[in-house]
Amino acid sequence: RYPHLFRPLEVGHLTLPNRVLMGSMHTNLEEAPNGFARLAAFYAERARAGVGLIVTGGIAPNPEGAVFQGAATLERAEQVADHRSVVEAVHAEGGRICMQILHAGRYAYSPELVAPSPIQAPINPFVPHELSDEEVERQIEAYVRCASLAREAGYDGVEVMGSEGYLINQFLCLRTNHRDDRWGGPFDNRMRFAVEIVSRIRQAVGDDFLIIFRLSMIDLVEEGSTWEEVVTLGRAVEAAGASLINTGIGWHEARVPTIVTSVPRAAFTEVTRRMKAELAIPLITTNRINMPEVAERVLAEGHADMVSMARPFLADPAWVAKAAEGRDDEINTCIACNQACLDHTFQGKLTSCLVNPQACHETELVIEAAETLRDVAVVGGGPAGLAAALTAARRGHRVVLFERTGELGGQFNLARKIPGKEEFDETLRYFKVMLDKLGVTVKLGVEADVQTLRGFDAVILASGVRPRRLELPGIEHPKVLSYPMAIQHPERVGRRVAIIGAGGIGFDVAELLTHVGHPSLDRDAWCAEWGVDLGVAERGGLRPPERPETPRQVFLLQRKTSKPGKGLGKSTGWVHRMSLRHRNVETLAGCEYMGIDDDGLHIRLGGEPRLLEVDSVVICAGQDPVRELLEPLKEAGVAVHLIGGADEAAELDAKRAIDQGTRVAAGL
Ligand code: FMN
Repeated sequence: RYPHLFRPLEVGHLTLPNRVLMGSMHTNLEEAPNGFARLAAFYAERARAGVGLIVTGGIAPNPEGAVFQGAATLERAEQVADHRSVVEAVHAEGGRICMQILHAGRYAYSPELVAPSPIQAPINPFVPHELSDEEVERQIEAYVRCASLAREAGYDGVEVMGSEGYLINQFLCLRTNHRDDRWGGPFDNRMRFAVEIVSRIRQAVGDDFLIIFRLSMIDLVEEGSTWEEVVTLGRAVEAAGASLINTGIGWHEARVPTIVTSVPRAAFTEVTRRMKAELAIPLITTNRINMPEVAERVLAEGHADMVSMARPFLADPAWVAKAAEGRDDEINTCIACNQACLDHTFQGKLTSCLVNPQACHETELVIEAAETLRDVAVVGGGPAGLAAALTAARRGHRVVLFERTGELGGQFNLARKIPGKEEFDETLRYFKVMLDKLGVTVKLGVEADVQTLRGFDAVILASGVRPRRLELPGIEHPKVLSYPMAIQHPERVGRRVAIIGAGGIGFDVAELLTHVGHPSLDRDAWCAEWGVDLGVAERGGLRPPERPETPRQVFLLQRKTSKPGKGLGKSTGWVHRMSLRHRNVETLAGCEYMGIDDDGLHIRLGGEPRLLEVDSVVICAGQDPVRELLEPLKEAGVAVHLIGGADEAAELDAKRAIDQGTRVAAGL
């Protein structure tokens, strides 16, 4: 069905069965107790479902190159056995796997960090040590030794991480390389480090070993590479013995989002297409490719020879098999939320996936056929209830799902209306398709009561939340709307708006009310807003951003004095804050709400009274659990499990809801 996606690719000594690369993700299993056994299970499951080639998460060639102190390295012979166990598990499934060598340079979160020049990264509190010429040589030797050890472990190749602002990128760009020796100055000198690494690895490993070079094709930072420099490096790396070139998009310190959900699908593949004309070896493209038709289109239009997908393999290990068998509608799509992958990594937790809590927990969260088949009722069709129903049904239980309203989805039905969160549609599609295929009886528009639920062996109560009422003079004024009302009926919201509550929902409502159209579905509009030039006419591919038009003036208010949006995800919060700034949303912290009347919203700010002359006030002041059925069910002797927002409404959290729903049903 996808002729380009499933065309074999000859590369180096290998024939890969398809054009799908599982992109590199450091999961933190690399450092966990028993982590390599868990990694072996993680990768083997993806290999079993047919992914063409896997690249591991970044492994440092030496301690100073590790992303954080104590992060995994491969530098000594005794470390090989762990890696061999991963390789053998993948090979046993017929898969292929390369190990990524990543030296963090000035991004290393450790006082031992090194870089071409002693220039601190804006995202790191540590100042790097400037490498001497001899120390540069030692870094190169570490790469080579690491690659040789990877070969000894049985890997099919290595990927040399040359992008995202890590050490190799730091040598390449004037932004971070102020040297005047043979490693700095003119571009030929600045690229020497990268080229030496590739050519000396090739000499050390021989011909029957892949070398992928991840090349930063658009840096998205000031003083990044010019397009000519990127092409020059690509050619030099090819000549030095690289087998494939992968694409890197943006440095970590870039103020342009590159992977969050509001980035259009396949937004950046155009830069890989431009490189294709310059090189003979196969090119891999990347970022926000998450469904087979997107991947197929990218390949069919000649943007690349292979597509990399990283997070989509957290969301669904069987992505390739499902695409191959025409079961696209069964794919659990990556919604690029980052909530359980990248944000976990930053917090030192294990990577997982909001839509698939089994990711990186393959050996621990096992969903097996149930020994005793039971009649299970799930009350509530939001994320928690959907996950519970799906998991129970996968185990063979007979499941009835009761949903009070006329449609499944719960709070996801609100989330999917927010510009930049269109991907939530896919999650709902996935659940609906799977419930149907697994034979779950879905009763829409049915308010379950004790009587209805009495006959079931187990009841999972996932009845969700209701918006919290705010006690405030004038709260009954017609200009006041609840957040569900504002999201479902934005046409009822006036031109000047105050949003009370700057948590995740307040931010979402602000996005909805200030957007025109859906820039996430329109690559050119999105690039214009964020100042991205896919033609890379200037260094780094930046151009002056164009401010989007906005239909409303919005004030986003919070009682707390902390920075609004502080509670948003580390990898996504800054994007939301910038997006609202692009739309002139005024955020006010430390507000005391006095009342609402015809004139607007009266507040006190720093003790001073102020009137916000607004036509509408939207309340996003939290939510309360809906669990009135809990006690009556218990009294009736029904075995009941409380999950999702009905259990814990404080922070609306789909990650927790899906995880909890899955785990409860896995244990029934
Ligand atoms: N890229 C690397 O080159 N090396 C890494 O070690 C690495 N670790 C990652 C860890 C996580 C949890 C995530 C989400 C991404 C990581 N990436 C890493 C970036 C991915 O390879 C990829 O470029 C990015 O996720 C965008 O692709 P996607 O939309 O297919 O996920």
